[in-house]
Amino acid sequence: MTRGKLITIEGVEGAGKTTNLPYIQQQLEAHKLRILHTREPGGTEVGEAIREILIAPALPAMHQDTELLLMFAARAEHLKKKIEPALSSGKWVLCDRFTDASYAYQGAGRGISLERIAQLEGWVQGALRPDYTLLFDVDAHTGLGRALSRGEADRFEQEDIDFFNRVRQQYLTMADNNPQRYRVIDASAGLAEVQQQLRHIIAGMFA
Ligand code: Z5A
Repeated sequence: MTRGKLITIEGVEGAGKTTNLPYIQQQLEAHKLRILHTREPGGTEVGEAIREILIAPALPAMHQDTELLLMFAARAEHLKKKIEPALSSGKWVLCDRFTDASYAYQGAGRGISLERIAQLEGWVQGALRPDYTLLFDVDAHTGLGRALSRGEADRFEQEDIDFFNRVRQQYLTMADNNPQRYRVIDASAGLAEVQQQLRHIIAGMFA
């Protein structure tokens, strides 16, 4: 059995990740692939319970180390129970956010050292890294405006614009540093144009 590939979807809030996930899945399925579509934080029963704690706007602010460790606790469960078995069975895994979100939000956003995050990444993931990362890039002001137009802000969406500017910059730095893995989408464009970019990128994976 050929092992599947891990594709992660990243970007600031409101960039269009969740909106476009079904489209990305459909494009991959056209290549006769079996897809597992999942998300972080979450993806398992325990992970979804941790997610509730992480995003609940009503909870008092938690220490940044607590937040980082909860992200990796949910990720450990997700990898062991869902992602690894799927990849081993030949499925391709499409994951709405993964460890690069920890570098962007807990690292650049909250100020935790990237070296410390790398230690947790090594512990929880071993050598596993995404095969491809699709970065939906939009300026933080536009993305946040889209996300907030949906209703109540979650705990992250209550952060100020500088926080999201740092998050975006960290994603762009990771894309620059990992050009073989990253594909950057101009997510400020309208939906039809975003999907045209996605078609082109996905076709390129099989060229
Ligand atoms: N987090 C973290 O800190 N560390 C970690 O390690 C991980 C996560 C894994 C929860 O994620 C939070 O967890 C997240 C980071 C943190 N921060 N927050 N908030 P989440 O999955 O719930 O949040 P999100 O990924 O940011 O979801 P989102 O706000 O829904 O963003 P999105 O999925 O990219 O956006 P969307 O739902 O597809 O679109 C938002 C709106 O814009 C919607 O009304 C669309 O119709 C509209 N839209 C989408 N595309 C377009 C275009 N092209 N034009 C116009 N309007 C559009």
